[in-house]
Amino acid sequence: KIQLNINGFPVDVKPGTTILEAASKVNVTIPTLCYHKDLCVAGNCRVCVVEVAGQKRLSAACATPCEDGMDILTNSLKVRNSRKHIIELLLSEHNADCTKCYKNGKCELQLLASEYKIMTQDFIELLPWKDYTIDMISPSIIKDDSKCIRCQRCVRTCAELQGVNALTVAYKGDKMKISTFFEKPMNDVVCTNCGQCVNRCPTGALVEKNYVEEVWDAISDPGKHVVVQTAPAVRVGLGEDLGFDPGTRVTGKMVAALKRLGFDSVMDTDFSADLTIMEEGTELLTRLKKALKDKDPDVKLPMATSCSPGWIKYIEHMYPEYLGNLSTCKSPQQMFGALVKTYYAKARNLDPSKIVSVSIMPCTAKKFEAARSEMHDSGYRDVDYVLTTRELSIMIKQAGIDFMSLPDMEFDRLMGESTGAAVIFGVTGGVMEAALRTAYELVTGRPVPFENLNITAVRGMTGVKEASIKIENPLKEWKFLDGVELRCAIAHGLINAKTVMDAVKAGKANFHFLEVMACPGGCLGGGGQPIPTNAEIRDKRAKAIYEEDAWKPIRKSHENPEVQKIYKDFLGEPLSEVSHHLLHTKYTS
Ligand code: HC1
Repeated sequence: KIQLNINGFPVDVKPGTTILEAASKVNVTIPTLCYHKDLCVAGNCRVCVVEVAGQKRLSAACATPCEDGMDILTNSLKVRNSRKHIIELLLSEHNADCTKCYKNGKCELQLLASEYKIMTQDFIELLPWKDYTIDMISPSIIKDDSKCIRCQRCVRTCAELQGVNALTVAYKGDKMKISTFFEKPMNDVVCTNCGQCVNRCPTGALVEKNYVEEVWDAISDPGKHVVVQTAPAVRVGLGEDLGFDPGTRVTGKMVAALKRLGFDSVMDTDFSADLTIMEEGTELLTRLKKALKDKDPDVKLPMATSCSPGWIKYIEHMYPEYLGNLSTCKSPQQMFGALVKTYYAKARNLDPSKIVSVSIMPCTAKKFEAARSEMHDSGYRDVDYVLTTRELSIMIKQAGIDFMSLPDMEFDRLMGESTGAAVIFGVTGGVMEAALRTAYELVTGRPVPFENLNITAVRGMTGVKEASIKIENPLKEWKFLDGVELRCAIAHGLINAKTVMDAVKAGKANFHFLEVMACPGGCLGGGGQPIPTNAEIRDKRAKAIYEEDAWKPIRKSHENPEVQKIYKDFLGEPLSEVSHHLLHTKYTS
């Protein structure tokens, strides 16, 4: 145990604790910019400097471990002056057009400048002489170098959490900048659009491309019928931007808010997540049959989930030879989009060309996915606009809706019913768990016992999880599976996807089924979720998702009455011709 004083207050900490962590134990906040709980310490912005008695130089609190007997001042005159100078220096090369910045009111540098009352600029303004670019080509992310403070959170995020390294530090000294390969646009490098960098950028240097105005325009157009779908993870994140604590489930309020915003129909991506399980589960069983019974050497196993667009982009870039391993299922977002302009339009007697299809996602890569050329099978662009959880909270605030006092409301019907299996899509392991709940029943003809509905082996935040399930006494049709151990792996965060894919490539992993979600924790940790997102907050959102599942009256996808109806009235059966046309695709590059 280490004993020290912070601003005169004694505090005991474990060896290895930093001054920043020790200060938070005694409720002293030290400002930070380059520090982020999810990332390794860089100590490069120096905003967190503190005075350690007996030392001439100030120390960076985030990077200095506590020592026994330390006397630390976090708010001495020397500290305050130094911090002010650092903020002024950062501002001297920062495009401070704050009122026109997307991050206005949410920018950590702006907040510090406000707290420290930076009213003058004593340093030479460097920005006018700086060579900077604003990259707006990607449908997901805007990179504005004039707002960058070179804290490198984005670079560490891309390397440490995702292993993608699309962003890097280029040049030195005052020329130093955050760049991409040959300074190409983000759209033309290995970026997966996951937006984890956006979620961690303290300023407006990396932001989502926002489509709020386009959606307002559509809502205001009396000639348009605007349909909205909401992803599983949005309901456990949205509240954080609107006054609730992390981990608060706000499903009913979210529906009520969307209705008040003026959407003509508020339905649920969870419906098409249930549908995905029907299609993907059937596809997996078909592949297993071909591989194990027919001994077809061309069958690609493991079959990998295909609902995370960041993961699709990653495999396209890094493991293109494994594209055939991806399930042919479109993501639930895109299945929903294709059905809105066909099945829903027909059932409601609407002209599909007048429908505007909007989705609310925890994800920036979903914007890219919706813009892909493959996603027009309805005859139109299947999903017109994708808003992140954060963009939805902007619209709710703009509309003056008091979110906290809203009554709970229900999703509209036809594509608004969902099960507990669908909502867990939003957490790592959830797609696997949902698929296993249904596959077990399809194969054995026996219902999963209630006490076994929570498949705990696939839960938790371990980067790579493995589970195997022995199939016993299957139905006659599936006799070839009798005694087979179905081997599954789950990875979240692309750095963990790399571990699994390298093992598959090296022939060291003979899984049948692989779930990969690009973002840490799964979609609940998506790049479009409220800021901050970190391990503690991800855990709370995960708990909320599992609560939502436990609370649902139906917890298995194949029991969703609206899914049963769509097969009866429109699709026929899983993997039917109509399903193939609307719900499946092939990624080729
Ligand atoms: Fe996801 Fe999915 S779970 S990908 O993480 O399969 O974004 O939430 O909507 O499409 O359903 C995201 C979340 C989301 C899809 C579903």
